Amino acid sequence: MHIIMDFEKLTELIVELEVDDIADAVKEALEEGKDPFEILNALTKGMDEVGRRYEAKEYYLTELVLAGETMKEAFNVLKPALAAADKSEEKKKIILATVKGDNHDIGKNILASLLLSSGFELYDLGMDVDAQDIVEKVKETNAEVVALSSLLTMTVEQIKVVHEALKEAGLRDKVKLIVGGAPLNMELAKKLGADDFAEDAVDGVKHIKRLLGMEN
Ligand code: B12
Repeated sequence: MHIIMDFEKLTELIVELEVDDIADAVKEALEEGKDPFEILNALTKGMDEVGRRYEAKEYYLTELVLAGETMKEAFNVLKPALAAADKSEEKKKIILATVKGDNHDIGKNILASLLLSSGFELYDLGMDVDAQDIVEKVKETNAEVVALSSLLTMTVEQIKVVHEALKEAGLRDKVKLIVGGAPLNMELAKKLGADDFAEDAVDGVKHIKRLLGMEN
């Protein structure tokens, strides 16, 4: 029997972290002719609920990681449909990277999926990224935000290197620099030249929206 895929079901699949079922569910919804933006909306609602449960300590890091994976699966199917249907105003662009010398990307990837589901245009440069590559990407894309992840005490200084490289290129006033990762805090982030710091990915999205004047 063919089950009609409703939006609530999609939200539920995200909240219940159904990483193995979500891709088929999204595919089915698209085949039924559902608007990809409404599908995204339903998925984002699920991520919002995951974020709420995480903040309420009903969900922990494991669930957050799995939610990121689930969203990624959903997004892989949805992305082409979104690109084809996208008539909306230009999206805000964000460059995301783990700093040079650092090969941790799980937290960065969670932030990436949350940002994508919030409708940002994302340039994820990966891990171990050279400051100069970030500068070049800012030039190429005119991104408004650079978001950096650093998990190692040894590599947090790279934030300053990126800040200086952007300054050198005359771009520092054009972008907001936000950072995250366990060895950082707001005070250290500011000392290294960043504009902002967020404790986790859920908060990161809120901070980025605030930096862009999209939220109070
Ligand atoms: C998994 C892991 C690895 C994996 C990474 C796999 C991968 N693809 O990412 C591997 C095995 C490769 C690894 C290697 C190493 N690791 Co390691 N690793 C970890 C571990 C266990 C988990 C990190 C993680 O993914 N957490 C889960 C994610 C979801 O959390 P998160 O990254 O903190 O991200 C959240 C927030 O920080 C925030 N966030 C993160 N980035 C950003 C960015 C922005 C802009 C914003 C707003 C928010 C934000 O949002 C995220 C989600 O809410 C940690 C210990 C720990 N408990 O943190 C050690 C840890 C980070 N590793 C450590 C070390 C020492 C190493 C090695 C040097 C070990 C070695 N001797 O080889 C190497 C370094 C390799 C390198 N050059 O980077 C140390 C770092 C100590 C320090 N302060 O410097 C830690 C803390 C372990 C420890 N207690 O000693 N590691």
